[in-house]
Amino acid sequence: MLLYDQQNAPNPRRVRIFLAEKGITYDRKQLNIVQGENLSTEFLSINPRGRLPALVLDDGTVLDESVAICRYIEELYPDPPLMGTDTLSRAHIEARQRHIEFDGLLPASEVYRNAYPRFQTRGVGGNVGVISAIPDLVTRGKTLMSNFFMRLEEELNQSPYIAGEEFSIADITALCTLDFATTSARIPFPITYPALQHWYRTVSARPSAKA
Ligand SMILES: N[C@@H](CCC(=O)N[C@@H](CS)C(=O)NCC(=O)O)C(=O)O
Repeated sequence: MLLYDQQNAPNPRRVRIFLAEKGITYDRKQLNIVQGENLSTEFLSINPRGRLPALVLDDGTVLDESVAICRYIEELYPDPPLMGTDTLSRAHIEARQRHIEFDGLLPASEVYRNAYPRFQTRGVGGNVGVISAIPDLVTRGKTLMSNFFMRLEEELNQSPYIAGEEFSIADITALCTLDFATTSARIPFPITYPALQHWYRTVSARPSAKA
């Protein structure tokens, strides 16, 4: 398998961590999003949406969308389970995963895209043409992120992991969101939240976090 990747982008990292947790090896090709390598004719012939990650299977089939790729891997390699083990846990983990995407990853991406000068005419990612950045989305995104951190703290006071007692894909998405928010989007790390800090230290210490 070949993963089209960018080392510091959050969505490809989600897939790398997932694959590392499963112990799966694969080839990687790095594309530089800032320099627009994801919009080259060559890459658009692989993923017309111009987004990363994209996973090319050995028979040439291309899968995109991080969670779809993870679902494919989970079904082929169920151990260790990262997306639930029964009907209810699968539904719960999926809901938590969506909460993290919509309430955290999306606003963090809006802060990054709309503040970073190199994206002034690429306010929306992927193969969508020229779209201006909107500076107001930076302010809105920061407010949403502060709500997101506060809610995570409350939730992590109730359970050790994002979706309950076990590490899951929801933790992977949350870890990638937090690192992306605090490094690329330059949103300060929420140091006043002890449960969130404890969770962050625990999941960051997993070997997969370095993938
Ligand atoms: N929902 C998609 C999002 C993919 C996505 O937007 N990836 C970003 C990198 S994290 C990207 O490719 N951006 C391209 C760009 O900014 O032009 C997924 O989960 O795979």
